[in-house]
Amino acid sequence: METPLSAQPAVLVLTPLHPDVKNGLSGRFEIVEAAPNMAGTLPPAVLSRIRGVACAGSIPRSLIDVLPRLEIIASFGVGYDGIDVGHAAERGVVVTNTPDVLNEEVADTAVWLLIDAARGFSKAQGWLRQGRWTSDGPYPLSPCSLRGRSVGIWGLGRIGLAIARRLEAFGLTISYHNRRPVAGVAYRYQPSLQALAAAVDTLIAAVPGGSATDGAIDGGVLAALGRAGIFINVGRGSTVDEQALVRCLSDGTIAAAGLDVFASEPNVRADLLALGNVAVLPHVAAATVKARAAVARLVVANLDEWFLHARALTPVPEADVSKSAISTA
Ligand code: A2R
Repeated sequence: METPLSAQPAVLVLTPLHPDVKNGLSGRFEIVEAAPNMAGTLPPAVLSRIRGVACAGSIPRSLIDVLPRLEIIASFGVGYDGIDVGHAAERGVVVTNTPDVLNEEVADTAVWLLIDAARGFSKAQGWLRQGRWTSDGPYPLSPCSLRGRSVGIWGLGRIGLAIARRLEAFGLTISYHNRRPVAGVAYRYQPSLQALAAAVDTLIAAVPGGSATDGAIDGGVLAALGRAGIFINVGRGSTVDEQALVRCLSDGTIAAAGLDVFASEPNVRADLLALGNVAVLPHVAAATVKARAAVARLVVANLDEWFLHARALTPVPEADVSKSAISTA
């Protein structure tokens, strides 16, 4: 049922955002739409009404400061390194993201990247389409294989666990590094990223961006991974020193890589794209109609829950100001 206009909380939707967010909010919220860099120039009377923001992983810190009644930032997506969550928490603003609903899509993508990096099937497909099977004879043997690989997952969280379950079924051994060991899992814990890389030949990154992980995949980590090494990234591009990665892929320090995320998206280094031993995707790990609709529903559900019951469904730990997260299971 439609809420009377005067009783509707005002929510600022930072554009562009999935249309299901606006559609899902309409009737119960006053919706104000603006681009992130223009929102601060809305009339003061509008800014002072805004109690919630819906955004796609980032919001200018300065915008938080011009919204005196702001209570909640509901972010679309699981990564929230573009939101100053510490600043939001200081202001008493809860920040929510959309965990879980895209785990399986991202894990599927990680497995595809790993298989393609190891076996070069994309290249083989291009070769076949060029008509080279008839002219060149059989396709060359793949120097790499998944068989016998030892996988290290950097970030055994929701997505990391979904990746681990898949690769266990592939018959591969799994280790991991987080800041803390995960209770109740049988995978071997390594106390540092460097130790993890040294212990495995296949490293999969599924950690958040931010200062704690910035550039952590560097020349030393890749050297520890070794000449048979394959590096896969479905977390954030900022976690990788891309110059070091290009060097290590070029000089044989590691064998191959598979990347869905890059340091300066949508710009990807030309020297990285030119390499024959890297599988690349344009940040599409969770980009399905189904997953994006589920993400939009969770953004709307967080705003509904907040304004109906003063609780957030999926607050991020750094800005869980309500301290009353409830399970979505
Ligand atoms: O460190 P812990 O015990 O909080 O474990 C988290 C781990 N992690 C780290 N591990 C090592 N060094 C760090 N500085 C560090 N920071 C976080 O990453 C946890 O096991 C994992 C993240 O898992 P979740 O919070 O469940 O996130 P989810 O949904 O798996 O997504 C991971 C990332 C997103 O933040 C986006 O950047 C990307 O995948 O889509």
